Amino acid sequence: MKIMIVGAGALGLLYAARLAEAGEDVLLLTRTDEQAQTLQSEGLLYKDVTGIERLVKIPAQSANRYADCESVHAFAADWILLTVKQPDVNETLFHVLRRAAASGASILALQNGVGHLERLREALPAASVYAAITTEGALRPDLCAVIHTGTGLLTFGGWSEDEKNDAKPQKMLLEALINAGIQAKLSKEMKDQVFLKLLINAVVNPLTAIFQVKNGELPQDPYRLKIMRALHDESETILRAAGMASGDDLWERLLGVCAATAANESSMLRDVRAGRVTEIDWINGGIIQRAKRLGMPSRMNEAVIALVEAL
Ligand code: KPL
Repeated sequence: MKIMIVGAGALGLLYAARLAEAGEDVLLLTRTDEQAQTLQSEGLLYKDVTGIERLVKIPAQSANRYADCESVHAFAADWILLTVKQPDVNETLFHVLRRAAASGASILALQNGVGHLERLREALPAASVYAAITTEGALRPDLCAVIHTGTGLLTFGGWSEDEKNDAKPQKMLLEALINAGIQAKLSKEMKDQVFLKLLINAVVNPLTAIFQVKNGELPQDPYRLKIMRALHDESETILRAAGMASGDDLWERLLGVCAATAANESSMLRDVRAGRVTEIDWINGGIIQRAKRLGMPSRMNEAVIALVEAL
């Protein structure tokens, strides 16, 4: 299968390495020419979850170069895995995707938070866009190296029953992912899955960034725990009013994620430390938007946005 991966951060590199090793026809689109050229000439250093390192050859091109290239159908992708972060889901990306999806490719959107699916659908009305969430752990120590730090699960599917939701391409992708050793499953309840991940990210990400702690340290202090609980309860109430139908053990699940990813720095803490734009507007901002539509208060979410912005 022809799989284009747009975004060469930790997750994009991890999927590129696994799929290329499994013999899939992969093209990786990077942000810079420098990263694409180094990947092309030196390969990708991939350290798997057992600690074994190997060099993987990954065909790569910068997204800009790809978008400006005359031969639109040079790589007629069946699937596009979109692994860029929320701030990069913008007009520049849509320009790239209009070319990339011209062959009829389906798009798998792997962003944290909410809002991106609607924007992608609006910008690419002819394309099939699927929602995805992953619990995979990966780190990118430099532009051409990736470390798989924890095995996770990729869950994907259509956002709602009434949308264009073709089973065949989804099953083909699922097969390719599993064949590459990527744990994956299809879901008909993506809205619930996305809201559940949103709830976890809305609590863990801003609070680890504000308190500058690893995920496992967050609930260890009674004051932080109290703030976590208040932010969780407000977010859960809003998301339930917005249609989330998950079980009633969400607080326990949240604590479970902190325990399972105890040694990790959240993506928001890493973004803050590196001086990058965070995804907070699409995480807590997404919850505030829903609260506004429903006429509900969202003071805790507003407070963490202000604090993260102040950082
Ligand atoms: O998704 C995450 C993130 O950091 O963005 C969690 C689940 C909090 C793991 O670090």
